[in-house]
Amino acid sequence: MTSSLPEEIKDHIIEKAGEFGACSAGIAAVDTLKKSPSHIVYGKIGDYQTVGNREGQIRPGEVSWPQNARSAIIVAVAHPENKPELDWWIEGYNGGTPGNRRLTDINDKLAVGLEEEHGIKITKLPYHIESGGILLKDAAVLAGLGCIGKNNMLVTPEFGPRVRLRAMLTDVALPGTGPVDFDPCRGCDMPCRHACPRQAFEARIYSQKDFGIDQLPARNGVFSRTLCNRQMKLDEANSKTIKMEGREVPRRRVSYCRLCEFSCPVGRPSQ
Ligand code: B12
Ligand code: SF4
Ligand code: SF4
Repeated sequence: MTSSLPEEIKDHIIEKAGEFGACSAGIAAVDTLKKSPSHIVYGKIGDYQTVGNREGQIRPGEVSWPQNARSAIIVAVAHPENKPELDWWIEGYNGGTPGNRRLTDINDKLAVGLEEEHGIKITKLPYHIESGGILLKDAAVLAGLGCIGKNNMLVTPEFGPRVRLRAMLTDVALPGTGPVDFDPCRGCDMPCRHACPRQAFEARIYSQKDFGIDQLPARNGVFSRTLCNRQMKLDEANSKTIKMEGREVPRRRVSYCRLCEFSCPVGRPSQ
């Protein structure tokens, strides 16, 4: 499908996403995404594994784009500190985490409406890049949901970094919703970086010379994927087995580190 849709479609999508439980949503052009910093650098960072990596159909370092993809719809769900269970990875739980299940439910409902009422063909994307997903933080920035903070996460005006993301692609070009002029990190004394138990922000990892771009992880090339991943491994080793409502057999539950997220003052509810 190639026809262009009226501007109002974007308000409709954002409104519907909100009705279905998203805290925000936006739209970015696929051509712009392909040129975004993470998508450029992804093939150059080396084939090392991090927790949760899957054996996928997509080769390491590659991002798969269906040929007909024109726009990406990005949906965010708030993960406040007082609802830690949204972020628990539960073994055998359909959807990975309860928060991720909310995201997939929102996308399912949005997709039905867009396909049936507007004739737009939707490709719902998986979470993992190696299974066909895209790099969600850049997509969210380009869709106007917020900016990349000095903690290397998407920071939104409303909830700070305490959001999780999911995306789907459309076969028709939709009007874009971003990026936005928002930068809470300017002048901030970076509690996010000081909070890290692994000192993952201590040293410069990439430089413009090596990667050809200056928009690097955590904005100045200091985020170490390896050190952060070490903490994730420890969190897995410290997982607990919990009894879940309606389930006979207790399940393993992993609660991953979120200190660079919780220490950010942006979007934190006032005490
Ligand atoms: C692999 C992965 C990991 C790995 C490696 C992380 C990494 N950054 O490489 C590990 C296991 C270590 C990890 C850790 C965490 N992760 Co993780 N992870 C992912 C995953 C699956 C892919 C990320 C990836 O490979 N990025 C590629 C690399 C190249 O990008 P990058 O290093 O982040 O750096 C880029 C950006 O900073 C960007 N950038 C910089 N400046 C600018 C400016 C502009 C304008 C733009 C557009 C972009 C941009 O360019 C950089 C490249 O140069 C995504 C899900 C997805 N499908 O996207 C979730 C995801 C990024 N993780 C998420 C979370 C929450 C976490 C953790 C808090 C752990 C937890 N409790 O869940 C930590 C946070 C670590 C941190 N401070 O960044 C969330 C982030 C939500 C948010 N608000 O940002 C995501 C989106 C998943 C989700 N459920 O929504 N993660
Ligand atoms: S704590 Fe400050 S520097 Fe870190 S992400 Fe939040 S606003 Fe940016
Ligand atoms: S998730 Fe934890 S270990 Fe990883 S960068 Fe943030 S604070 Fe450091």
